[in-house]
Amino acid sequence: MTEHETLDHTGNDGETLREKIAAELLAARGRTTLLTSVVEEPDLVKQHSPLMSPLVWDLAHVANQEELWLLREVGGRTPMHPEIDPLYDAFEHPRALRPTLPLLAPTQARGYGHEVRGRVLDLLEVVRFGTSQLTDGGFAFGMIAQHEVQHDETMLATHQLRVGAPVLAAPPPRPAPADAATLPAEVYVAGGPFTMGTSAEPWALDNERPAHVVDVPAFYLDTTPVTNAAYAEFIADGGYDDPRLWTADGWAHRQRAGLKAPLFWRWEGEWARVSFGETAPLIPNEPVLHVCWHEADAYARWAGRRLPTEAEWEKAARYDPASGRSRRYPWGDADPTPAVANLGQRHLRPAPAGSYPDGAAPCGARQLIGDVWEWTSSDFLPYPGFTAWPYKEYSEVFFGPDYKVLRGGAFGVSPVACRGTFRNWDYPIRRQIFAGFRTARSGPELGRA
Ligand code: AVJ
Ligand code: FE
Repeated sequence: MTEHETLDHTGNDGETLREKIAAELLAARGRTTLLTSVVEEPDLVKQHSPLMSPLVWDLAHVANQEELWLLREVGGRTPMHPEIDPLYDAFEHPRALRPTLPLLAPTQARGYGHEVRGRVLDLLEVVRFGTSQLTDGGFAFGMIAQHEVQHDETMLATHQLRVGAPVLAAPPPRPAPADAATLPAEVYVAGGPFTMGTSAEPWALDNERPAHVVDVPAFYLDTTPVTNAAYAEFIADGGYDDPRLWTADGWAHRQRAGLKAPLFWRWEGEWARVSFGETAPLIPNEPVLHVCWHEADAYARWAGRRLPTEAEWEKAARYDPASGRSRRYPWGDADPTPAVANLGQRHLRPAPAGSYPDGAAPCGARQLIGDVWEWTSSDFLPYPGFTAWPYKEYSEVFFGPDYKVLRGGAFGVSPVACRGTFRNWDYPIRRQIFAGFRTARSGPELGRA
């Protein structure tokens, strides 16, 4: 630690922060490189679904955002290739039209990313943290590491939509622990106030801020995400054919889109699922994946329950009744490890329901972090006191009733972009994302916490 540097609010001195940033950037690039090198050039430039960009777009977009925020905004450097900026601005061109643009070819895109990264690592050596809001706690570097891993998850979804021989492999998660079969179906969370969101987490994005107190009435929450077996019962019971189980919008969408089962399910005398090019019988105790919000909502109604609100989800995940504090994660304040959550594309599927007892929340719920994104009943809205930072297009332009919030992260999410306060959002009809859900019901007040 040099004399002009002070400890930031995470207790990191400048050197520790530099090392952490370098490690996160390196880890993100490792995954980006893998996801874009396991397929041949035609698969990089092709559009695998109108919902997704070509992989080569993600590759150059990641580099372009890194150049924009770190080299230009933090480093004050001049643009490297200003003429390509509009091609990689997500707001200029919808995903469906991106293959028609004069995009950088894979070799050029890789070269651009490599060149930007080299200059960023040079900048990281000399940058002084805390001299501006962008460098406070290394925020802009953390934002860019999170941005890249978010695109790694997007690219993983593109791989799942790709048709062809499998190219990705990973060891399966461990079987469920012995106590999984005897867990209570639901856990109780006492009514009372808790702190939602954060003002202290240095790399929290604008929509997670500021910390504020929310009074949440008592509720019960499923101990684990809803499983394939449970979801198959909903299907077998005619859940997709009973309009009373669906909202009006949900039923209209179910009819229009011909929904009958989660995306990637196949009926072959029994249910099978296509996962990264391999078709295999459904694993009954695995959390259901690739359902839209409308399907999750209809299932919950069929089960005599409802989706949790976003505040309920976060209270279950973070609130520690013993201290009255909100934790960073269900298990405490320590960063995720492979022992507590299924994150980071280490596995290419969710772990069985009941896994990760060491990652359980104080209320007893498991797998709130990792495995599958969990749909909540809530619209994506700003917290009281929200300020768009550092750009309106990260969150603010999406606020409103069109998007539903998902929480908790999935196996495809890197730990750097996953925490108890992290908010994801998507349209209620989307199912190519790694989304599942758990259900809730309002509970009797058995004593305020
Ligand atoms: C937070 C996942 C909804 O992919 O649209 C990536 C993340 N923002 N680049 C998205 C994001 C800008 C965002 N989500
Ligand atoms: Fe992006």
